[in-house]
Amino acid sequence: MLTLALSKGRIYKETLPLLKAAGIEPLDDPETCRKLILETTNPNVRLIIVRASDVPTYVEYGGADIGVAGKDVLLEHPNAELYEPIDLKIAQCKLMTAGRENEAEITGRLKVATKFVESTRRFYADKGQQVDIIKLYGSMELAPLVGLADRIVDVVDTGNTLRANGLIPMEHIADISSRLVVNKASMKMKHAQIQKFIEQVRWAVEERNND
Ligand code: PRT
Ligand code: MG
Repeated sequence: MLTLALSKGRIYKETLPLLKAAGIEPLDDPETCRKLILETTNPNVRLIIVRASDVPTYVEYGGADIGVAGKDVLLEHPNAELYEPIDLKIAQCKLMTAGRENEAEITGRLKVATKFVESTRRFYADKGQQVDIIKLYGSMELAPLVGLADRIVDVVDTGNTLRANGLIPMEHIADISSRLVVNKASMKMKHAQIQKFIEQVRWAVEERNND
């Protein structure tokens, strides 16, 4: 049995066509049914539905053999023992700093609110800038508006969410896309099955990129 870990929402939607190319179609829709384990048209493959930020943990510790995770999430797990064989080029966005459009002069140490603590720490450390990082779990855009922080670090796609809250993107930290990740022990123990899956997905990604 091969277990694949996916998160609901954009990753699930954009991964489905790639799974289909590998002959795998879920028998239920996780957006409407409440099951967390989904059987597929391949009796040897099941999907588990987990939080996007939990995918590396499930795969690293063998709760799943394979997963799909955003690079933003993977960057927060710098020491995870995982293979990352394919850039699926889905759920693409940019990790950026942002701040108020009309921000007052910042005196003292910069306060940065984010759920991406590791990437934020590394970004400012590379610039040699000392900052105070405030860990949040969501709605980062709010932090500069209520004086919790001067800046935020978040993923940006269209920029509409920033704009709607009077914020502007400032510095580019990283280009983000989702990656296939594989448990290291599974790669050895289920080598033939996983290698075949990787090749099918790699082919589907290339086909899609050629269109
Ligand atoms: O929701 P949950 O807390 O469980 O996790 P999550 O929000 O990380 O999951 P999900 O499904 O929203 O995102 C999964 C992955 O998609 C992320 O890890 C990113 O790699 C990728 N991705 C691509 C994005 C976006 N685009 C994106 N726009 N993830 C989040 N957003 C959010 C962003 O945080 C902001 O709130 O959308 C808003 C910005 O979008 P624009 O278009 O207004 O700029
Ligand atoms: Mg979300």
